Amino acid sequence: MGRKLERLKINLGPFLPLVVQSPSPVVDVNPEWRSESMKLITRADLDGLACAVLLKEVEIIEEVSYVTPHEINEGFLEITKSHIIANLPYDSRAGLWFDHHSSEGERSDILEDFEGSFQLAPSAARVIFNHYKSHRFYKYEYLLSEVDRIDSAQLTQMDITFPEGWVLLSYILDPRTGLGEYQGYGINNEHLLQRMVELMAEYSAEEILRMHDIKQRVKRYEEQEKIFKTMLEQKSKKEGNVIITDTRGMARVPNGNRFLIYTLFPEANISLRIMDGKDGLGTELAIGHSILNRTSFVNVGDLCERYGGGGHEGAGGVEFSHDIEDEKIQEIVGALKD
Ligand SMILES: [Mn+2]
Repeated sequence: MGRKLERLKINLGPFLPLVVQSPSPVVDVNPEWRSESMKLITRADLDGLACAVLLKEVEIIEEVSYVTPHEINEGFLEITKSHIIANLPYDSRAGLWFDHHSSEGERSDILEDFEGSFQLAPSAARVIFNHYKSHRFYKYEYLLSEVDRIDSAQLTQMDITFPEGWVLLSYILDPRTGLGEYQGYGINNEHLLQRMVELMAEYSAEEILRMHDIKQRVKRYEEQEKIFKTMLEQKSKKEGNVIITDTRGMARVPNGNRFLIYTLFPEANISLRIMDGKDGLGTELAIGHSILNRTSFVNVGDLCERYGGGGHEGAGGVEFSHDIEDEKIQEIVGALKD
C-alpha cells in the first residue's frame, strides 16, 4: 500500500460531503437519490451475500449475479454504469464499486473520482455499511460483525471444528469448501445464492440452518469433513513449524474446510499444500499462514512471486507446468521455516 491507497481511503466520492462534515455518526443518505435500478455483481461467499443484503436496503437492485475475481479481471463480462461491483476487483466501466482487498489498493488504474468506496476494512459489507451509514442497516449489526470476523479469518478452534451460526453457513456457501460440485440437492447452488439474500434479510442464522435445503448441505458438509480430515491426517507431516500436505497421485482429493489443517497441527504456524496441477498436468503449491498460530513472518505473496506465482502476505500459490523436483520443494520449505 502506498500513497495511492491513502488517497482512496479519504476519497468518499462526490455524493457524500454532508456525511463527512456531520458530527452525527448516523446520517441516512436518501435512498431515493438514485432513481434508476442497478444490477449487482458480487462474489459467491458470505461477504458477497451480505453486500447484496445491505445494498438492497439503499439501492434499487433488480438483479444479482455471482462471479469470480478472475472473471472480472479477464474483462469479458458486460459491465455498464448501471452495474455495482462489490467484494470484487475494480472495473472502470461499473457505476459503483465497493471493496476491501488490499491488492486493489495498490492498483494505479483506479479513477480518482470513482463512485463507491474502497477501505481496508475486514469485509466489503463493512465498506458499504460505512459508506451509506443508513439506519436501515441497524438490524444487521450482528450479521455484519460475524461477516467481518469470518472474512478476515478471525476464527477460533471451535469455529473450525464445531462451527455454528453464520460461521457454519459461510463454510457451506464458500466455493472453496467444494459443496457446490455435489449434485442431488433440492435446489441448485445458483438458486440457493439468489434465495440466501432474501433469507439473510429476514431470518437469523439458526433459523436458516433449520431450513430443509440448508440442512441437506450441513449433513453433506459433516460427512465430507470426516473424509477430508482422514485424508489430511494421512497425507500431512510437520517439519519444524511447517505443515506439509502432499496429495500428489491421489485419484480424487476430497474437499473441506480450508482451516481444518491448522487444528491438526496447532504448534505449526504455516502450511504448504502440494497438489497435482489441473487436468493432472504439473504441480500446484498453496501456502498459508495458520489462523490459529499467527507467528509466521514469511511474506507468502513475495515468496510465491519468486517462483512465478503470487498472493498476499498471508496466503499464496504457485503453479508449475512440470512435475516439481523434491529439491525445489525442500528449498521452499526452508524458506517457510522460522
Ligand atoms: Mn470480502
